[in-house]
Amino acid sequence: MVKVITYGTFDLLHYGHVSLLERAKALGDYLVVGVTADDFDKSRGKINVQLSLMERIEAVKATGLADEIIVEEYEGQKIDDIRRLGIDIFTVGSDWIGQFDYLSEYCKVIYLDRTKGISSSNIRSVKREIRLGLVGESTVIEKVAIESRYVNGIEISGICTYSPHLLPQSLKHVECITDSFDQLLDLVDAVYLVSRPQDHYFQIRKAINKGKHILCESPIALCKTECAELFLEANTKGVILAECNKTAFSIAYSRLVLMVKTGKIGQVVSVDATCTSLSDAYFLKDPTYSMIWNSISSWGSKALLPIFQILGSDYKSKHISSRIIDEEEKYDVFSKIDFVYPKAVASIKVGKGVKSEGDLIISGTKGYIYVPSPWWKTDYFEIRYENPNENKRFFYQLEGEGIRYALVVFLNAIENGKKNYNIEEETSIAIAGIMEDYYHGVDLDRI
Ligand code: C2G
Repeated sequence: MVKVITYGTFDLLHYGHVSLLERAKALGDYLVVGVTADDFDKSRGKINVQLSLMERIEAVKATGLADEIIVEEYEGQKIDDIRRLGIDIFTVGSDWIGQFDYLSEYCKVIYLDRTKGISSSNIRSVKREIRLGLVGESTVIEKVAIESRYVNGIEISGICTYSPHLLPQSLKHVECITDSFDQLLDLVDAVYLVSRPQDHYFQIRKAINKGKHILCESPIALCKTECAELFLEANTKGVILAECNKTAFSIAYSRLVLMVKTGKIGQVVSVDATCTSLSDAYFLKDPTYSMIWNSISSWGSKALLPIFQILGSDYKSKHISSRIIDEEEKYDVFSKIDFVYPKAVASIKVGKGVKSEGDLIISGTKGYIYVPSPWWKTDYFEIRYENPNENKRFFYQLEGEGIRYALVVFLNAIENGKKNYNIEEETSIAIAGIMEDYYHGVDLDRI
């Protein structure tokens, strides 16, 4: 009996896949199909898979072509499978030609012609090409443009900025570069806002009124009621309004939050997050930058995420200590916020003019989670116990700081009309509330 094996994601199964499976089957008597696990796809950079592993397995099973179906979960598994299953032939489409020659040490390797003219990505891009407009003055604009290339179905259709002269060369080709937000809105289906926090509220209101979806860099608004109002309006109009805090989209961060919630470290007693970067944005003050991102808005909204997602937003009290160096701009070079909850405490230290250890420590009654600096680009964390032998380490590849994952979730939310989003509305509203208190000097001491 000649045993054949092939592997694939088989997302949105189409005749290109089926043709491959048919020809693979014809190479021998028994066909094993390896379907890629979600995490494996993510680790190899294939992130905008639409269907779950089970749905993809069911689709392959329904073809009746596979004698056996296995799950591909890790790099190098092909060698294990070929040896374990006694495979005679490995085959895959010709788009992979040369990539699997190393397997000829274990079995025959055959590349079958890829069926032209269709692919899962074509289905996605035809079905859901989203014209995205980028808004703001920040290096994040270029990062988002680069990351959008990894996500099928997104086209950067325009940029709204007060500083076109600061745009990198890689963005000069974008069809519409304007300082008019209204002009941009007429060109796009959705906007990514990394504009001044002070502009978010009015820009989001305008976008909602025009039926445009919004992915907004944290904080969504600088006032709690305004933030709640924007969500209400967006939900009423069927428009997606979502906060983009890249950390929330890293697999490692979402896994550590889940582990905390399952009680891995016992009851959480303290959450302490630090984010700092020596930034000269303030001192580069460009007349077009009438407002810049200060520490509390650029770092505070990130550092607050684990606190509100782990302890919630019903804290009993808080105290803000800030070193503010510009009254008009309310520019803080450093802020510390201490929270007291009914059964826990929390703190954040943030600064764009101060350096500190940028780690995240979640302390519990059984152990603690340690995320080393820069914790907000979470790809690694440890669970540490009294007995070091019980310590556990976790690593999850983070591609592009998490922006591409945020874009995929945003696209899916637009597609499905519902927000299975990584940041709850109440968290966004709580963050806006902290911003409001900072700017109004509530519970705030200057240092
Ligand atoms: N395929 C094809 N014609 C198409 C599209 C896909 O022949 N129009 C083939 C691919 O070459 C691959 C199989 O169908 O052999 C599954 O394709 P995908 O689901 O896109 O998965 P891919 O990531 O290409 O799988 O480790 C090997 C990879 O997992 C191959």
